[in-house]
Amino acid sequence: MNGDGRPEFGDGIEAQHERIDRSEWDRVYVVGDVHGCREELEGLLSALDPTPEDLVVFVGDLVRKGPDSRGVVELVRSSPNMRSVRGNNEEKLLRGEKRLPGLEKDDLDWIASLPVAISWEGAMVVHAGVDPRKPTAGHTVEDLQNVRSLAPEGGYTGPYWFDEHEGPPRVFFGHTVLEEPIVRPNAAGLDTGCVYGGSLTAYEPRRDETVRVDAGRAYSERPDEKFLSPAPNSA
Ligand SMILES: [Mn+2]
Repeated sequence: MNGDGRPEFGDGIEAQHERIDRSEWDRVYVVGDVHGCREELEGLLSALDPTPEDLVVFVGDLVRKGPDSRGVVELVRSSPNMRSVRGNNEEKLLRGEKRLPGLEKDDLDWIASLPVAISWEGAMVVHAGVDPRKPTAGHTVEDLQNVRSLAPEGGYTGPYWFDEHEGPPRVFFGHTVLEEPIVRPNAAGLDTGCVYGGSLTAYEPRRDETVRVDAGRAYSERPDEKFLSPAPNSA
């Protein structure tokens, strides 16, 4: 950790850590997993109505499972005031484990160029979270994209990393599908399962403002036990 409440990762990740100067932006919204839900994203952006001085940061998983991954990639990619980290579903495309026929090579090159962490003073956006059992410099890309439960059996059983991470930084994350956003001093979870028929959530930390747009329908199935309804917002 350095003086402004941001982590210093090891070499491999620090090269993929984008640092933002918060003072250069007016509002900074963080948006949960979009998963190809372009219509819902457009609805959310209409509600936020960002100016060129407002920044929109995505927690990753822009793609897969939903109806229009390419449309989401093109929208974010072409917007100078939007940024995203790389989620585990982007990683699956890059590793060739999954394919999305609509994506062109230049889309994949853009996805490959995305950072795995975006930070500003006291805050950090990653796809899944941080592992409080590890030193910051010991984290891997895999950790930041996949951490969830700290229990030996993993999955959707507590305790979760965000129950143990104290911060700073306050970590903004997706990946774990939530019935309601988690908004705590140490962490904010924003994947409200849009592609599963939930909602798409944006959060502006300085204003403590949450904006949600309901999904038009469920585009993908998910068992109920993989929706987490935590004791909300108790640390
Ligand atoms: Mn996801």
